[in-house]
Amino acid sequence: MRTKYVTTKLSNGQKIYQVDHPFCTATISEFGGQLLSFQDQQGDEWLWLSKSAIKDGSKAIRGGVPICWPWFGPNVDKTLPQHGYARLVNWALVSVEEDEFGVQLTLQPDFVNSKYEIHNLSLFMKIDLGTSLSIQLHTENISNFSVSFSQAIHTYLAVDDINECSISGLNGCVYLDQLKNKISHQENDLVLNQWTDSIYSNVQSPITLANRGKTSKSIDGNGHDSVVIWNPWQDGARLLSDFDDLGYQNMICIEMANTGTTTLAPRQSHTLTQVISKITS
Ligand code: TA6
Repeated sequence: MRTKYVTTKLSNGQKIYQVDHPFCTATISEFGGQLLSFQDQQGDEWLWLSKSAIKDGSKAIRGGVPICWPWFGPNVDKTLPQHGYARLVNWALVSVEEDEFGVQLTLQPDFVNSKYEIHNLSLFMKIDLGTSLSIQLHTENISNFSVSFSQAIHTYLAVDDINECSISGLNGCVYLDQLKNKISHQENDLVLNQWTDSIYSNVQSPITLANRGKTSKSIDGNGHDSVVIWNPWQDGARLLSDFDDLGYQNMICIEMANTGTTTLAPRQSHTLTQVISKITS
């Protein structure tokens, strides 16, 4: 598909959807329907991509915005992939809407031509790119019985230096520290200084990510039951072959998610939204 602002090209045998708009440039891989890069009008890259990322379709690409669906985290059936199938299949670019303010791409995963069978849920994603970055996951129950699922918009945000970052907007929220399997309350702004893997509940307000050299970002959501914050630090990164050892210094995952169980009645649908925008003081 080719439009005024969107072209499709091949890179290492993989299809890439390229967006070149006056307000932003972006690349989306067909594999995983994964936003890999988003640069604003000033050329500032908002997303982090591992230098060791594997992009041959053999595993999820480490970085950008992988989509975790129809489950978040490990599955009770350990033979099934962590974070579900959506990031492991090709996504078709279904439509493009564009104007002087931005581009909206609609993508749909192709489970039929994959080894993953999904019969009871359908999924499509809308990515809006302009002066801000918005991703919407639309899930519908296409079966005649109730279906439960979980999901996350697993966004790897780029930072200048993780040691110069702070996150506000989580104050007072309850969170599960997944590493210690412990429930705590967030007091004050969150400053990361170690391997962090936390699931925050009842996050009502937009989150602000402040980091030294870059302008602060606002991360807002809708339809989420939790916000996941992850940075593997050096210890965790060393355990991941596709995560470059020092990459933890320049990234933080802030994910709008439904980590609890979302249950849909027949024909019911649910939308999970994440919006990232620059805070211009
Ligand atoms: O989003 C946090 C998390 O669930 C962590 O527990 C860690 O596993 C991370 O996702 C990355 O998962 P992946 O399967 O992409 O290595």
